[in-house]
Amino acid sequence: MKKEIIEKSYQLAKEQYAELDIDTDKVLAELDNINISLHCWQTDDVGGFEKAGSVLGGGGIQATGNFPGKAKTIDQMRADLDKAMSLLPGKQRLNLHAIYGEFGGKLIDRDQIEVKHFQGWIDWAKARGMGLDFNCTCFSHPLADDGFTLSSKDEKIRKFWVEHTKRCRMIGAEMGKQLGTPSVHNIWIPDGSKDTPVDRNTLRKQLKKSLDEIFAVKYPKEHLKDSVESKLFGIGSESMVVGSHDFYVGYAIKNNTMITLDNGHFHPTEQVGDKISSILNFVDEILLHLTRGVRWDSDHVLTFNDELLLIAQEIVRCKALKRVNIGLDFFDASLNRIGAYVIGTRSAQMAFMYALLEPIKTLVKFEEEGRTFERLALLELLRTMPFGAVYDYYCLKSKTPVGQDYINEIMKYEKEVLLKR
Ligand code: RNT
Ligand code: ZN
Repeated sequence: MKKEIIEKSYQLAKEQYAELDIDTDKVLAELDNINISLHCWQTDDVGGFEKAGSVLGGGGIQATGNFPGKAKTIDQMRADLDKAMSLLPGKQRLNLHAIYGEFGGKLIDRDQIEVKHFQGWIDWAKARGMGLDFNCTCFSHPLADDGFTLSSKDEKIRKFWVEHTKRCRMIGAEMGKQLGTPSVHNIWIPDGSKDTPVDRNTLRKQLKKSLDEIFAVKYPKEHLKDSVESKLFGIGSESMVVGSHDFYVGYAIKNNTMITLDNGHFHPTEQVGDKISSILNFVDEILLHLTRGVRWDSDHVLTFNDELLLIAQEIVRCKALKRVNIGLDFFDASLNRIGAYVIGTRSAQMAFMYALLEPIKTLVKFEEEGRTFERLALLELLRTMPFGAVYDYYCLKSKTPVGQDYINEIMKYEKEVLLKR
């Protein structure tokens, strides 16, 4: 796109938003503080580097498709992430899973991982001025095969996962310490059952016990922030998930951890956007896993849809941007994986920008005065305001490709790098 056109369009957009008392320059400055955490697992379909050719196994999360060019080594993964970030305005973080360490070709079991396996990533992130987030990996492992990890009734299995998760928090805290920005550590476990269980109670008690053991080790808030992620159901855990929403909301409030809201993890008519103002009354911070569920927790590439918009609007309307950690969580192997990152991250940025461009004061005034027609009319009019021109200008300002120019960049990378792998 031509620079003059982008600038001219921005000027016009700026004037139109000014009529609503919105300062677009200010909004773009605020957008710069919204750092989205890129989930490393979109580069390789949640395979990891424990052994050559690792694939996502078990746990009820699925990546489907066989688009060529998936990252098979850490170097390829880093190149893909650099490429994706070069096409994204603003600043990003990186979200790693424990299976993505540099294990030097040896099989290091999950209860043996150490900081040294992630030092390469810390250095990589440091060189880019980025923060790192971290996750224990309680799936794709023989000791997760019978469906229970931290909630297992088998003490050997439960202890193994407690040890793994403790180590992951320790590694996360070290990442936060070295990088000068707290690392968010997220716990998600696949535990649940396909058929109706009779003893849900013991499983949930086991999970609580494991979490208590794990969180007994304290780290400074400036190094580590803990979060727990619930789910409604998964493939293989259709009838009951041990770590349900009720379970973790209770746990998080009582123990002052964060709660992870993955918008693929609720009944399709439930809106995560609606949960934000409730949960923020009781916990200090939350973690988002932004995704696009299609019928189920399908982890499709995030797009600029109403569900995402409501999440962003509610956060902005609650003035809670500083209390929300934003992560992405989708994995689609059926299309260009770097393209998937860029589409998803840009939609998330656009949703927050859209929310920041809302004349909230006017809307609230209408609401308080019972002027519901005017509220609805203004909300509808906002949908066709030139927010695209504001985002284009943001890309230009950040020296990243504007509009469809990024598509060409991705296609070039596909031809020159991905198809040659
Ligand atoms: C699974 C959870 C979890 C994972 C990642 C890979 O349903 O959403 O967050 O997707 O940890
Ligand atoms: Zn998730």
